[in-house]
Amino acid sequence: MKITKIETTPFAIPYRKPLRFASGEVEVAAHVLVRVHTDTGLIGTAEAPPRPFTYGETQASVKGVIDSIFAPQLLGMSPLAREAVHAKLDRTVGNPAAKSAIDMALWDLIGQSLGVSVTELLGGYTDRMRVSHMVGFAQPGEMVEEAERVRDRYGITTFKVKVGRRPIQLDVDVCRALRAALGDDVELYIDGNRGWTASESAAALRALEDVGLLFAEELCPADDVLGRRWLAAQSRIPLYADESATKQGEVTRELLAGAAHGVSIKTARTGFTYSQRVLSQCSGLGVEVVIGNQIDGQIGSLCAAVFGSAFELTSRRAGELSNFLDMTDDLLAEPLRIERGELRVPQGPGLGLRLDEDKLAHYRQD
Ligand code: MUC
Ligand code: MG
Repeated sequence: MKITKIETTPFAIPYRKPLRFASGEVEVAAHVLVRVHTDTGLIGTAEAPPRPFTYGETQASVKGVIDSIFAPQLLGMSPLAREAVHAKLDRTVGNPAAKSAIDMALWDLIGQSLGVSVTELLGGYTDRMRVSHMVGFAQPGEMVEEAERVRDRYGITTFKVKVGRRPIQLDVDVCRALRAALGDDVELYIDGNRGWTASESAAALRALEDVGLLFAEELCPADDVLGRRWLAAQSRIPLYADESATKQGEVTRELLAGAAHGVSIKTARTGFTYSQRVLSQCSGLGVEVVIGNQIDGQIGSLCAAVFGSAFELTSRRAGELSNFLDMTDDLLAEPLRIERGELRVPQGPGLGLRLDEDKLAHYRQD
């Protein structure tokens, strides 16, 4: 099997309501569909969600770097030669969503060619993931209403609360209101997207100590090196690295610095190949992980679920798999479903996804 073409299709699907957080907001899913064609007729598919405020990638840059730099280097290669493919991709720094979409499309091809699911190829631990829902910035009452609606409609009982606003009391009040409204049975954790200083983070964590948070993600910037260590040393709530740990070297730095106690793994930025390596790093060190989400559409969320359900460590905790619920539409012929708080993972072959070509024709931007 040889790669004959890599097709990049920009598409845009609006959100019903924007997701707002400390480092930005997303109103439209302006993503890139990546399809790797082969001489066997099989096509591997994945989705790249560019997040300009986090990684500097845009829809145009993802398409541009794949079309002009990556695709010409990969033509003629076998999809099985992932190590050789990554050696080529890694000559270029950055561009995590573009590289990851290619990686996941290759795994889709390998699964299809063997007639097995990618989740079995990766580890085959289970066929479902518990789902965690992200609640973006709004007034406290609206954030509580959203969490209640999602709990009642989808059975979701784990919520990630976006924080990082000033004054910190605003977010402290939101977390208290959510705990009061939802009760002690739901799981809550927070994500600051680098919005606070280390001392603001420490004050917020102290104020939230009795709210019963699972963990707190990326409260302050990775470059606040000593501030983060100071924070991690005193926090009674585990701190998780997200934007500060986007690849293996960064994971090592954050963990060895004592600046983080856990790591968010996002297939949108480390694909399957490097997500597996980050996971091995964490499990070898006895570090907890969470399956994160880069505000993926259904294809990206399916990839996150395929990875998360493949391993015991990643499926212990609810994964962030529900951002697509706020999109007005999507590209899958058989949409993902969340029921009783769980997402069942399609069982292949490959990623087990089928595109709705009419929808793609409608939403494509080229
Ligand atoms: C998250 O966990 O931070 C927001 C920005 C981004 O890159 O991902 C999301 C969710
Ligand atoms: Mg995060």
